[in-house]
Amino acid sequence: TFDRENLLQQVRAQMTEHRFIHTLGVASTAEALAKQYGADPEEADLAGILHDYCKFWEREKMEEIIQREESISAVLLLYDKELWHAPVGAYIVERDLGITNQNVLDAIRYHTSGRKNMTLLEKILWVADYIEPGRQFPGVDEIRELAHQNLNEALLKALGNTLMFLIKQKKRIYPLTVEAYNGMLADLQ
Ligand code: DGI
Ligand code: FE
Ligand code: FE
Ligand code: FE
Repeated sequence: TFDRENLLQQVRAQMTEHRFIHTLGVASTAEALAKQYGADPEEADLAGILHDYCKFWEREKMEEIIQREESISAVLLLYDKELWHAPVGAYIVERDLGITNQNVLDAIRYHTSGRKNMTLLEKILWVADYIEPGRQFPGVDEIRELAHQNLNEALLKALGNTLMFLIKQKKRIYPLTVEAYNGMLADLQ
């Protein structure tokens, strides 16, 4: 159990109002998906609240943490800084907010890239981040509908969309993002 209001205030202090509203949307969407698919709704809510904790941290600050912490892969530094706030966030909410639930920490750690063999909670947070009510981009409504029918199909499609988006933008693709996609194909066999 945790002091939700207190955590929300700490989260709010890290980000813009727009991003805080996104955070609340992810938390409630993740909680609802957890109830539907049999994950722990409290863990889903907590992961949603904390998932973007470091989204607006300065590049230098995140870079230093990635370099210093053995538990965070330095390979990340060769990829877009957009990927960094997820593993750095998992590390920081444990260190600074005292979050010890490993399911929650892993969901935060992999919420941007995904990974192969994702847990149910990781899948829920990834999809909730993609479909929360504030999100508006081409294809999101299709994923919203799919998410209520079949979580795995929704995640596969969303990961595929993300990969296509990255390719169109000529962005480097982080290996875990590819592994997440292949892992979902395996889960759907
Ligand atoms: O933090 P949010 O905006 O809520 O969402 P997010 O944590 O899923 O991060 C989104 C960004 O990360 C999005 O612009 C796509 C990008 N991203 C995800 N996988 C990869 C990636 N960027 C690169 N360059 N390579 C990836 O593999
Ligand atoms: Fe994020
Ligand atoms: Fe995401
Ligand atoms: Fe997010």
